[in-house]
Amino acid sequence: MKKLVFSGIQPTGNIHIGNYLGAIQHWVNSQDKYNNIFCVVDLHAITVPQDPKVLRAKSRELAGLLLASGIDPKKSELFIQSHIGEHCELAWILNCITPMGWMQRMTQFKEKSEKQKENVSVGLFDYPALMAADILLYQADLVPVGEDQKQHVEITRDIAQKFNSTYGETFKIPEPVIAEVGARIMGLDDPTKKMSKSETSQNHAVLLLDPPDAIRAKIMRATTDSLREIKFDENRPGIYNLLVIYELFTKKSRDEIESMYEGKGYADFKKDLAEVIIEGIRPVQEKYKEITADPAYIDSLLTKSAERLRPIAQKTLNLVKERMGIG
Ligand code: ATP
Ligand code: LTN
Repeated sequence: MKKLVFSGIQPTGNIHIGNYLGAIQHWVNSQDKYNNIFCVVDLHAITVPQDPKVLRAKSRELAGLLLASGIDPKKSELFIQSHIGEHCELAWILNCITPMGWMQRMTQFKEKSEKQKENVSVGLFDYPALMAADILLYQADLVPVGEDQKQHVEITRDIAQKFNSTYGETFKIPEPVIAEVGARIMGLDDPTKKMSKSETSQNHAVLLLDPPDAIRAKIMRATTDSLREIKFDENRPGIYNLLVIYELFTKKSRDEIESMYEGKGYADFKKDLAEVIIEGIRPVQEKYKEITADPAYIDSLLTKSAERLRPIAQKTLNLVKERMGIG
């Protein structure tokens, strides 16, 4: 029996190479090894304010980008979270067994609520309960995510364990899967912060749909340091981040990359890096154009996946309700 992978991505902002290298590429590469469910988490997106028209368009765009990146509908399910109401229902139930103190420790909430200040929703605080519901509804074994989501997978495990020990074995305990390299691509304008969709400054991230000239401009402007040597040194976060991006796109070894750029300057390296990224994402951009030429194709795929998944979600939810004496 193949293990089951579940992961999600928010239809907010624009997908960047951090999402691609830290998450999407791993999902694509392990499709044959596992059974897979990938989810466009629009209910997570609304934990912060969204424009309804933009949100609907972004959900479909994101599904298209995942397909263009290589998610194969023959090997993986791809659906929109709000199409399966059971996610909300299980999230409510999990809310009721999750101690406030566990949620209060979540660093993503602390960071995001600082940015939002006066307008922080209860939903933003409760975000991890919905994420736990996503994963536990399908009894997933593995959850491949970037480093920033590790804590949320850990709280999912704690919630599942608490449920199982209170009401009897019900949920499988999922494992986070985090890549050794690339699980935390940093912002180009500030390499001390993770590259993030919700960061809007112009030179922060290379977007998956950026045209070549925009990529060249962003990479040439990326923050580095005043040293000269091109070396993988984590104490020099700017150049280190760029080197990691180069490494992940070219699959060359660190030694090889360092020797290629011995005696060369940052500008030479950045020029090459821009071309490496452009070539790396070109196939995704081309496929995206093809796929989105027929929007009905994406919609029908999403609907069919939801139809196949709903009975699985219902089965888990029914068991949960029975165990709890409700429903
Ligand atoms: P936001 O900043 O709006 O929260 P995001 O850029 O973090 O958005 P998500 O939709 O939250 O994007 O994340 C999708 C996947 O991409 C997750 O698995 C997440 O861990 C991963 N990811 C996000 N940012 C990075 C990054 N900078 N480096 C590596 N992986 C990342
Ligand atoms: N919170 C995740 C997105 C997400 C997710 C999930 C990831 C929602 N539900 C379930 C893995 C499994 C994020 O990337 N921000």
